[in-house]
Amino acid sequence: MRIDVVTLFPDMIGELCRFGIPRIAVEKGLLELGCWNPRDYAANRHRSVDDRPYGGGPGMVMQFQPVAEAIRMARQQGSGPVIYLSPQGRRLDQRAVQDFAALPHMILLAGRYEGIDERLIEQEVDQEWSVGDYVLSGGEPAALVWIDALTRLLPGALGDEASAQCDSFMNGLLDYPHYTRPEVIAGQAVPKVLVGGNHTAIRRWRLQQSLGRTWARRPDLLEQLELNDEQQALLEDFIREQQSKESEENP
Ligand code: 9D3
Repeated sequence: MRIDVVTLFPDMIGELCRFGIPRIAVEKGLLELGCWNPRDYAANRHRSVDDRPYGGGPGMVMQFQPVAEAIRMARQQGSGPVIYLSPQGRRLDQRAVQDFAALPHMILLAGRYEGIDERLIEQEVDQEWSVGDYVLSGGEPAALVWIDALTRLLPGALGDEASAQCDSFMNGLLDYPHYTRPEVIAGQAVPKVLVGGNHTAIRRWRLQQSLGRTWARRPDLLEQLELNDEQQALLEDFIREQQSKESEENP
């Protein structure tokens, strides 16, 4: 896969690729990353890339021409869509990540200031995507989220394909709790089932924990799922146990 990022801060993007899975993906040649800085294509004497908004108001707006030139360069690197990262876009989720991870190429457009001249978006942008309902100071952190989430799905990037398969969200559920040595910390023991060696019981316990946590913390995720009989029974069990704990606490 190749990802080209149009950004005023290419160093922010390059830095991600020095660590962890993106680094391995680049080293293995699974991921190629390019950055295109509109400032390098600013035609004016001061190399400025922003200007005041028509109609007035606070902040500045990224100008059409330098961004258009940077996108033109990025387009020569492949044939994928131009994706504008913005708070007005569709919210990224794991389903979308999986779809985009299958593409051979894409161009991520990261904005700064108040945004980019709308005519650039109309002319050059294929899709507009957000990473969540909170305010960032620019598109670069969102581009990093995209690159990280996509890269770990590239075949061969994780080393251990099983761990991508087991991911929380891959099955639409939150993850179960994890434990490692020592077996007891300040009187708190690891759940017995995990040290018993009964792998069927362990699988069922983990599935039940995933279901129970999703029910308690993210009911919105659970609503999107169709549980099978085993899952339904495990969850009902979890809820019953939780309710009996609650009635012990408040007699
Ligand atoms: C204070 C500025 N806001 C006025 C109400 C508008 C605004 C402009 C530019 C808010 C954020 C940004 C910069 N954000 C992004 O470039 C961005 C983003 C985000 O802020 N939230 C979630 N996803 C994304 S993707 C790109």
